[in-house]
Amino acid sequence: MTSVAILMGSDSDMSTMTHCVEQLREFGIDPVVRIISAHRTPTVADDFAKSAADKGIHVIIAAAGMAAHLAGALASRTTIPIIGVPLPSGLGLGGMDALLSTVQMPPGVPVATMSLGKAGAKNAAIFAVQILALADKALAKKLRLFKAQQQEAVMKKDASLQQITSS
Ligand code: RP5
Repeated sequence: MTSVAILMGSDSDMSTMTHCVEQLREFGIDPVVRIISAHRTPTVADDFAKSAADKGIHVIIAAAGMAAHLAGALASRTTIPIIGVPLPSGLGLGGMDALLSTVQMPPGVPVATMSLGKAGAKNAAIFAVQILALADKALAKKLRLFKAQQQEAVMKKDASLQQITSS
């Protein structure tokens, strides 16, 4: 299934966005993954956004660092939901630059902005699945299982902690 696209501004973003790819694959979704930059390859970004719907893409995850305009630029050219992942960059301001660039969209052009970095990469995948699951019962079932397993894992850790602290 290639209904999700992950775009990132640079190959230097891949080590973080791998977590997004892996999380999507755990749900059985094999995403399109591209390096496309709002600043360095603006015409490619433009073409991708305009043609994505015709290619069967239902959700686009856009990750970038520094002055992160990729998600917003895509959102301005398509009605497909755009999930933005701000990335901290060694060259930037610790991620605050990318966070504000991604989240502060003007009214009329929304970007669903995730947490910074790895947490945002994973959450972007889960959020994309939540969107797709609205029209896909099998995916919705996988999401329920995911949440239940997550809860079970934390409860197990809590039980171990209780054993240690009560002895
Ligand atoms: C952004 O600038 C990219 O998304 C990356 O996070 C950052 C630095 O890019 P490189 O100089 O590592 O290619 O456009």
